[in-house]
Amino acid sequence: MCNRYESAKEIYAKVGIDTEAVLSKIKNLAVSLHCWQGDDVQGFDHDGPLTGGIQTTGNYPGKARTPEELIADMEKVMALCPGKKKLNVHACYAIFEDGKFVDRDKLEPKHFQKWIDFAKKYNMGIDFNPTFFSHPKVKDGLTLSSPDEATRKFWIEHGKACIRISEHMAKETGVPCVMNIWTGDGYKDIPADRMGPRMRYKQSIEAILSEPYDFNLVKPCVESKVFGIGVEAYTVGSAEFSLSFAAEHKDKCLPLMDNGHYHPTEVVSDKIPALLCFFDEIALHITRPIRWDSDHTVLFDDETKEMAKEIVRCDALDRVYMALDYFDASINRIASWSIGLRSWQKALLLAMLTPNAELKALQDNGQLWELILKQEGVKSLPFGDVWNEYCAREGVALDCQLVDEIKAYEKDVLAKRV
Ligand code: RNT
Ligand code: ZN
Repeated sequence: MCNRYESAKEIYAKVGIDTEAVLSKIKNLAVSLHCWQGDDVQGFDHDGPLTGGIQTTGNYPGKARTPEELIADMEKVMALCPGKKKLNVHACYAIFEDGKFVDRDKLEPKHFQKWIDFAKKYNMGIDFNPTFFSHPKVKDGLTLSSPDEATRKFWIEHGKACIRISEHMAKETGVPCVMNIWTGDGYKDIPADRMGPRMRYKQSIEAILSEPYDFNLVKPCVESKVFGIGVEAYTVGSAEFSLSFAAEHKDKCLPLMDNGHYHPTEVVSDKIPALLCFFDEIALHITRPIRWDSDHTVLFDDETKEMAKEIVRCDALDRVYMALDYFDASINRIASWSIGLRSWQKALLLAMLTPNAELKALQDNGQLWELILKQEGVKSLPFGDVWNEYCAREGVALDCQLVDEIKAYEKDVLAKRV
């Protein structure tokens, strides 16, 4: 193992890459781990089904049923993956002590105390999300854009409560809290009015952002989407809407791109540098869409690599908030979680092990066939040896050890959840 790394280190040194510098940097880049992969986006504040244009498919046994189980599963995933983690929690994961339920417009920091304790135990920051779905007050598929004032009011109050909770989380952890606003608001069939809902959505988000907060601590985001299940014809928070909103409120919020939320031939890797020309900071949801926003387990595939490459090439590791967002209920959920996080870590590592300055110079000098040749050459550098070294130094399983680790957890823990 050591020998292989030592030789990889020499090979990379020859192309101008200092693997030691890369390894000491990558382990401190926080990647936000979404709690909702562990229980199929169910949460703890309701019994009803998942609604709002998103869907999990599959019924693999062993899903987390309680906060304790979900946290234990996340701990396992964290122990299986290298790198710094941040927690990503949805408002529907509120934990009500002694059954003291409050509705989403009345949520307070104390309902997330267990999550804060969990984060502090591992020295992690927390990202937070208001939950505008899976709730009886989603009226005719609409929340913040509803024509019904009482409905809008309820959801605005929810958003404001979440800003207060986010600020509390940031203060408690000492790490800024990215608070993402996503709604599934839209219509299944052709609307007669496309602008009205958007004007109401705009005003509602502005009302949420009127809640006082320190923009250094709370980073509200607006996430766009192209369509959702049951809302195929029209989405209120479309790409143009969300990006324009973020641009107009640059001092108060950021745009968030989810790479499952665009037409299938569009790529978020190309959008990252475009947005970085205009925004100081942006946020990402990293997923894997297959034909639609299917939220498959993230892999070490071409577009995942390309997205990480863009962040690194743009020298924007401190300007991009990286969060995983997918949910696969058809396979062992710990495996799905760990494969996804490890894949993003691999993509980051690969991007950092690429001689980007040299490649850029070839482009600028018009040496284009040499650029192709060098880019192709990068593909066969001994990346795997550096990845193994990273895992070993972080004390986590190598790829080849992962199966046994996950099988053992399945046998000892998940299989007992019946
Ligand atoms: C849905 C959005 C959204 C959700 C989470 C649970 O299409 O991607 O980000 O996945 O908020
Ligand atoms: Zn998302």
